[in-house]
Amino acid sequence: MKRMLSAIKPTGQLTLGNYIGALRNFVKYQDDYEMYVFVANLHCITVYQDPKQLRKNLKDAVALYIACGLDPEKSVIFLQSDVMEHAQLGYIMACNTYLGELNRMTQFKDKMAKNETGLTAGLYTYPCLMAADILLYDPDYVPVGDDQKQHVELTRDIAERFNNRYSETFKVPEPLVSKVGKRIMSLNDPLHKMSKSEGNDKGCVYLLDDLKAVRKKIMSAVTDSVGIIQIDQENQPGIYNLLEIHSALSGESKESICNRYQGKGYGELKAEVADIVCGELEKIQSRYNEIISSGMIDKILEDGANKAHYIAYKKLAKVQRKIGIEINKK
Ligand code: AQP
Repeated sequence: MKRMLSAIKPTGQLTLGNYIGALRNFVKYQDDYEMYVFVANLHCITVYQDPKQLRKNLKDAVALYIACGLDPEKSVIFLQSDVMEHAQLGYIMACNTYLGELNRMTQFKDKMAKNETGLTAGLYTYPCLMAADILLYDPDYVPVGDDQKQHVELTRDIAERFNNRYSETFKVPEPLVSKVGKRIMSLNDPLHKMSKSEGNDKGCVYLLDDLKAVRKKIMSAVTDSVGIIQIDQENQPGIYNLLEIHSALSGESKESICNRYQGKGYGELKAEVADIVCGELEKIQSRYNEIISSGMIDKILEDGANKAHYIAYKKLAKVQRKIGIEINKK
């Protein structure tokens, strides 16, 4: 069975973007692949997090993984920092990554361009830790949203470089970006990605949002003055985003939705999207409540960390042997 690995970093509450672009796909894949999904808590702290809030976000993320359909019997679910090999291999990966490569990473460049202050060294070297996260487990595929593809490509470059320098060690993974929902945009700023930590609550639907608030956000989504429901991402990004969300969740193609909406107004489309999103969130939230009150999370994470550690430990030992940092081992 081929292996897949992915993660989400709960720098805030998980969003509809995380669900459509990532989580929902993990759930589909878990029947056909050996699936490893972790909560990337080390990546969270590349930006300051209030410790109490972070603890809550991490627990909520695990509960939401399961509420969205990840099954701990089928997928290995764990917390990144519970498997210490991630940080250790991350350092070794940083020693095999060039500054020029990190300087080219769009996510970091965007933050630099916005003149954000207090950018940390951890944020800069985050792609090295991400390479370690992936390469420890030799996955065949890494399902990601559009924005993370560049990091998986860097991971491939680092893996190939390492294999060439020290002999075959890592499987070179493929990024897997789904066609629909690869980039859900903000509802009130459809030229920017829906992001959990941008502080733009009106544009972002959180999976644990009150459903009335979700409906209000969708009904207030920014559109345009064209007045026709059609597929035109460039001139009607807001409508395109609503069609994308609808299509990703309902399975109906954007073309078919547009055909049904000939001669109808934006308000009707928004109301239908709101119904679909709220229907999906209602199911997730009810399962989330059951999971939180069941107390099952600790056991799931313990089992997951044990399974992940078994693989990560062997891989790190192999890497350390190959690069020559251990004495008396060949
Ligand atoms: N808006 C989105 N549309 C489609 N996919 C998305 N993903 C995130 N937002 C969208 C995908 O979810 C996975 C986990 O992402 P992440 O939360 O670990 O990191 P991120 O992409 O940096 O998400 P945010 O919300 O924008 O985080 P912050 O605000 O902290 O930087 C990835 O596969 C991602 O592509």
